[in-house]
Amino acid sequence: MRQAGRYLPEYREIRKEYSMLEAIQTPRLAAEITLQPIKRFDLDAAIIFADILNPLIGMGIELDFIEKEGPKIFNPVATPDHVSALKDSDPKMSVGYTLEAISTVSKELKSSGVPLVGFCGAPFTLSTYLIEGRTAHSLTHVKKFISSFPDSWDLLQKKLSVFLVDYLIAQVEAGASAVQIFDSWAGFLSPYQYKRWVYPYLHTLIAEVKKKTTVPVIYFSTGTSGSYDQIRTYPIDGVSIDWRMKLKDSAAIFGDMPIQGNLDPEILASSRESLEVELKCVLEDAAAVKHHVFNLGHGILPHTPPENISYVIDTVHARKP
Ligand code: 1CP
Repeated sequence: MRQAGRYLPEYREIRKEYSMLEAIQTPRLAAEITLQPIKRFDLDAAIIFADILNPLIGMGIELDFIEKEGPKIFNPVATPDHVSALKDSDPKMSVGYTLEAISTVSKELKSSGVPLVGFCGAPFTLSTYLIEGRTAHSLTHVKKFISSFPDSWDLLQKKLSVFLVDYLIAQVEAGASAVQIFDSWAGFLSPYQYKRWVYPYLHTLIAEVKKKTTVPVIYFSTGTSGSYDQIRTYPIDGVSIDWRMKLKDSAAIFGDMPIQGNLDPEILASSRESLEVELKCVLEDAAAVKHHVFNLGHGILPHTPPENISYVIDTVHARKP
């Protein structure tokens, strides 16, 4: 997650010259940024450089990534009319640049055997940006919108899902070896809300993707351990979890499903001593997971020292069965 991110000097060098959107929308740059961490570290997978939000531009949303502030939407969704006005979007037209970058990177990675992961935002998490207009610190507007306009919420989830199914399939056709769906802010919901407002749409979306491709589909969310009993019933091939629950306790819920996680990114960015202690705990708990993919519990932080990343990769690889 955000492997290429802001912690790499070579990434920051490119960003001095190009805005976030320019970098995403220029296939040559997106391909180069995707490969930066692969060239520097002994990583086992790459993730395409893009964002969960730029695909919304094709639906008529105006947005930008503001320095030190994050994503901002200039025409947020506030009324049922705004939902009706969202345009149908063909990913080959609206995000052709990402598909081209995927095609370039997957060809470059082929000889090394390193897989390329494609991704999208989940309908719920995308809706938090659409309605709140930025990264949500609470879901005041979202919950009010759903309560006031339940039919429009239904329409919004369906419109997003139709696009996202096409987008994920187009990424696989372009060369992605797996796809991950990011539901970063689903943890703001109670398990009851999750069941009504997230689950039915996401279940349909994943089932549609699975009908059309054989590549692994992974679901990521944070703060959702109260809804793991629901999440385990999605037709997914793997689940990516945050650091709030031990891997072995998660395995008790997810059974044989492959689990990806779950080092706290804040610890990755902290002192070597506390990193050593926590990594040992995570790896010990990983022994209880039948198929474990080591990862962070959330995106990498800009203040992460690259040498901590090398230390973690070497330690994890040394434990490989
Ligand atoms: O390594 C990569 O570059 C992979 C591409 C990638 C991915 C998978 C980026 C580039 N963003 C994402 C996913 C993403 N974007 C998520 C889901 C995963 C997560 O929760 O971290 C979310 C919620 C976003 C929205 C977003 N984009 C935010 C706000 C969320 C937050 O936690 O701050 C921000 C700050 C961005 C900008 C962004 N996206 C990606 C990068 C490298 C950056 C930083 C841009 C920069 O400052 O240069």
